[in-house]
Amino acid sequence: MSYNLKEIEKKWQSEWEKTKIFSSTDFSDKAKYYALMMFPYPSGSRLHMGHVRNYVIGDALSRYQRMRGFNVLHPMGWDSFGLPAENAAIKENIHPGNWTKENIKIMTEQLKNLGIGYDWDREITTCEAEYYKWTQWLFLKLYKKQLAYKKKSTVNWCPSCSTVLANEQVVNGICWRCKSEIVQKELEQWFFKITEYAQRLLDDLQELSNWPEKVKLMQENWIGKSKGIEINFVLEDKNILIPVFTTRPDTIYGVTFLALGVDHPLINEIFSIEKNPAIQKFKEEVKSLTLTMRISDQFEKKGLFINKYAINPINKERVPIFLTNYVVMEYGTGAVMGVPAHDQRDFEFVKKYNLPIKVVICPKDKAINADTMLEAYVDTGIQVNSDKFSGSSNVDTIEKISDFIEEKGIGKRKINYKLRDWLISRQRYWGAPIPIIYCPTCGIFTVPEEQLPVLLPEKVDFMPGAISPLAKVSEFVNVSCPKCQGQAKRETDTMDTFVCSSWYYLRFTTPDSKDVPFDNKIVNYWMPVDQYIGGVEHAILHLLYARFITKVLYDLKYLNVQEPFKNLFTQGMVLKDGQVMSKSKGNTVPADDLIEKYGADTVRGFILFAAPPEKDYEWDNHGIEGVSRFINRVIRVVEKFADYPTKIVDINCLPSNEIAKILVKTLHKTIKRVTDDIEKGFHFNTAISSLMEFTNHLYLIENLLDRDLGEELNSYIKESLTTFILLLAPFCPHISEELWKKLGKTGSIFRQNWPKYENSLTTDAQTLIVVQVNGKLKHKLSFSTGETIEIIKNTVLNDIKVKSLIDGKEIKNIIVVPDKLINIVTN
Ligand code: ANZ
Ligand code: ZN
Repeated sequence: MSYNLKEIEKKWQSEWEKTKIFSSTDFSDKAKYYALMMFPYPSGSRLHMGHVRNYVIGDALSRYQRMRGFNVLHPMGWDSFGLPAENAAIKENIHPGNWTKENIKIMTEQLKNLGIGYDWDREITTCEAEYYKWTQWLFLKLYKKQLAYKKKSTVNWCPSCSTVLANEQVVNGICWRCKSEIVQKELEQWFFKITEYAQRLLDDLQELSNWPEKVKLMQENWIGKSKGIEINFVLEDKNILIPVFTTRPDTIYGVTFLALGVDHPLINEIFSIEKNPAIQKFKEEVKSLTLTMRISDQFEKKGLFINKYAINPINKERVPIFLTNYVVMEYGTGAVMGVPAHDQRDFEFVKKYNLPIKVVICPKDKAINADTMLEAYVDTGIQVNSDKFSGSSNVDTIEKISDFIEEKGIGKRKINYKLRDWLISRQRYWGAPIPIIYCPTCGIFTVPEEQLPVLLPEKVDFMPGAISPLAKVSEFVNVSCPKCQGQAKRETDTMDTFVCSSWYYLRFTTPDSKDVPFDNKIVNYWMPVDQYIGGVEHAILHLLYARFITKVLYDLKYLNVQEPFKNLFTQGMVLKDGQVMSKSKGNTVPADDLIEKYGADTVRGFILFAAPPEKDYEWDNHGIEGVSRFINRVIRVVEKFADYPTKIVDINCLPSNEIAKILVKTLHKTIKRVTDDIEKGFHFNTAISSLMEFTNHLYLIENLLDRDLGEELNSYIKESLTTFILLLAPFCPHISEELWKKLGKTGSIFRQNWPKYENSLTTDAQTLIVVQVNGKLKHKLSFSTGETIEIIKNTVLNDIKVKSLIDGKEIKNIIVVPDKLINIVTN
């Protein structure tokens, strides 16, 4: 064959670049379509088949939507601040900036080799000052709205990354990135008040009807709304209230102790810690544990009796107060009423410290003995030992006791969220500096907007330590106070990279704007993102932060939308040997080797064909030969018919020629299937297999008639091929563009309209056939018009009703009149 696929691919890639076929225009008569892949980290590895799958899914979709007539925005950028660059730089002793630039170059080259159609004019790089200037601007906006604040808190510290991590970045006590164990540390940190948006983030999940259910559920659980009541216990002999948060006020008559978190303010109020070494020691012991560990079921509950008692406000009972390791300060009030009979953690606790158990809920028909119970009774039941509430169901009692408590003024209903504020300080170099100045005389200042960006200094000893590397750069740190011009100091923490990625989709709309982060009119033209595509690993962190920032910017009137991503698709992973393909696991299959061998179109076609895009896919390159063969068959058949004499035919009408008729129908069915497969959820795999079937059909015709098909049939084949190539274009763009020209067409195939199908040509006509047994009408069955005698016979004899009619009888004869009747003669 005369086709040099590599040359063809290079030719069209540079042609597309030259003619800017993928650039999008702001505003258009066409409807807009914003297609966005989660932008990658420029990690420097060669693209592997896991990456290829992501980018090709986005590219096929964008090309398709372009042909559907949308004004498509499909941009690309780099999430380029963060630890990997810094760590790699430390290891290889080069500057993270240079390391990043080098990687971006390599990855861009590889994406271009794959033929991904981005609007490269809109490329953004988060570590460049023109971008992070606006990340800092965002910080100022949040600060002004009192959504950014600083507080001392116990934080997750990763000793290996030498930095603080957000709760979301700690998975089972382990750093999400480097997998080391997290320790707890007390530090002054910056936070974003995402908790203020908890209810809206929860409510608006409802609107996201095209998000995967599992992602919405993960967000819902992460936000963790809990309806309960705060009840005021009272310190004995003192007028000090100790509010507890509970979702189970129905158990209040079963309280036998009070459990406090170790940092509960009561402790400092009534003790001097220095004189209580036992308390001090217990505190330290608990604080060395991670939060995730402390709230897990499996770990040993421990406590320290502080020699004080509290009064239960509902029955004036006196209960001992303990410091405990399982009550955390970060939730509710940091104090819990201990109900061992009905809470498993409390049960385990009292078993250890020999405290009483008081049963207040029993199953309907059975009593529970507190002395012999082996675990807490946590099911619903009937109230016992609960004064006037005894005898009712505990579910009703929750509301009744809550009413009673509120009437008596001893407590108030309360909604709590598990969601914590977003910790954004990082004690690392490679991030956007937080634009804050501290003056010893005037206090805290934000850097004035017109002085942004606060440039990240280039010459820095970025070896990690206990303080941010920026703290060691005196030119950076020392600054004059904006108010008194005296000696002041800059904040030396940088921002979590999730801040950079919480708004990048907005910047793509006006990547070059100098005076604003994004142009108001243009951003509102493009937003929301119509299709967001990315990994499910971002189900919580990135997606929640982006939704939060969008809402804040909406409230500040910078945006007209409250949700950034209208549709979300989470693609499956490519696995190798059962594990996610990744550089760190050393199980990658590099894309460039395969592109070199088979060409980009084959690699693209194969990865889309291999599995449904939402499913994980265990790498197996067997099928790639098949896809390569398919493409070669397409080339051959186009070559052959392109040169035949043809006349103009209308493939939207049924021809008289029987073979052409079937061809036209098959074509329309194929258009319908491919279109539906894409529309109904990214079923690229079945779309491609429909295209393969169509090619088989063409070969069948060719073989059937062996050589000379006649001018009419040739014309129909050629015409249906031009339509077919349009269908192939989103998946295998280079060869499609080439064959489009070969078929005598002008202009880029990506400026053509997506083919339409005639519905009437996609369904076969049906005919009712009368079923007789011994000449008597017994039944009617529907068949495709013109169905063969064999199929009619077989179907009828296997029909349940017919089977029962002739049950046991011997069939002597069967008469079939096609499209009319079948008569079964028995004895
Ligand atoms: C008494 C009780 C009795 C409770 C019972 C449960 C069962 P969610 O649904 O997660 O909101 N709790 C409250 N604050 C806590 C804290 N800071 N640290 C650890 N545990 C805390 O759960 C609310 C329940 O979690 C509360 O209801 C409280 O225990 C506990 F049979 O109060 B419960
Ligand atoms: Zn000052």
